[in-house]
Amino acid sequence: MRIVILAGGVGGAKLVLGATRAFASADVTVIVNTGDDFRHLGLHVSPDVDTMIYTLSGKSNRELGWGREGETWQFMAALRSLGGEDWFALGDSDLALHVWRTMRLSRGDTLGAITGDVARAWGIAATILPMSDDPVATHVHTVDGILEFQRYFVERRCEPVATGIAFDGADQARPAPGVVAAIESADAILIAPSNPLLSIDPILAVAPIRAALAAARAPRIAVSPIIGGKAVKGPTAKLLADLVRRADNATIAAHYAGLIDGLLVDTADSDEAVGLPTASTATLMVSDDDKARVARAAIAFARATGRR
Ligand code: FO1
Repeated sequence: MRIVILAGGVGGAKLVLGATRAFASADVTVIVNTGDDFRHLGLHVSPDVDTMIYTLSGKSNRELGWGREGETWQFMAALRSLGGEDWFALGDSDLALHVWRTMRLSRGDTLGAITGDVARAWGIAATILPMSDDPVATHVHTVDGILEFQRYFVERRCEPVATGIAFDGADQARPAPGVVAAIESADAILIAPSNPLLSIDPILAVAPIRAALAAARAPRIAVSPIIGGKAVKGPTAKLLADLVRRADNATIAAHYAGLIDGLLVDTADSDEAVGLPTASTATLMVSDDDKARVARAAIAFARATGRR
């Protein structure tokens, strides 16, 4: 059973972890958003790829939702004492990954190859593919001007009212090696309950990925980020409110129209008509059992669509 999951950071990593618990890890391939990537303090930071790597290798900081567990912050304290920029926190252990990646990129290695090597070094059996080895940068258009994604998300805490989102470079970006082949040969394709506008849309903005998903023979199921008529995560709710005014399953289903065969919704929302087949389970993923259960429910729903 080859499972492909399109995912952003925290919510995506939870579903992927669940899939590796419920099914054979080696059968899981995740295509990760890189629109959040940016250069900070001279380093290439790839937050969603790193959240995936840390989560699947058991190193993630569950409290923060990003970075490593047991992290120390001496680098940040030293940086602050120098008057350096401290709005984006790089932990001491996390720093090693950014330094290593940046060094290898400068030697000509690709993001995909580096990610694969790190995953192997840390015993991750699932395949982690960045959506592209080419640069794609999410920018949020706001009433205060155009902001680089991390400036909008971390420094400004999503406060400026958003008027649009752009994925700079996406029209020239090629899918990373293995991405289209994984979609074409999948037995089931899931879209994680990541932010559709910020985390999944950058992946779909790479035209050959969108085309492969639209043409895929495998059943395609999105797990909704809506629970009880509200977006689970604050930023998703804020952005949906700014840009589409509504945060409900019908909006999510319409957003993915032509790309999915069904929407897995929370049991609290199971009677909402969304214009697509739905199945329901408790979609809030707190424990590892929750994560495996949601992954199992999504795959059972995929099988029930009768495609492939
Ligand atoms: N998120 C924050 O809210 N504050 C931070 O200082 C921060 C640092 C950081 C460092 C490395 C990394 O991989 C992720 C980091 N994140 C931080 C998370 C990240 O900004 C976002 O959660 C994702 O980009 C959204 O998926």
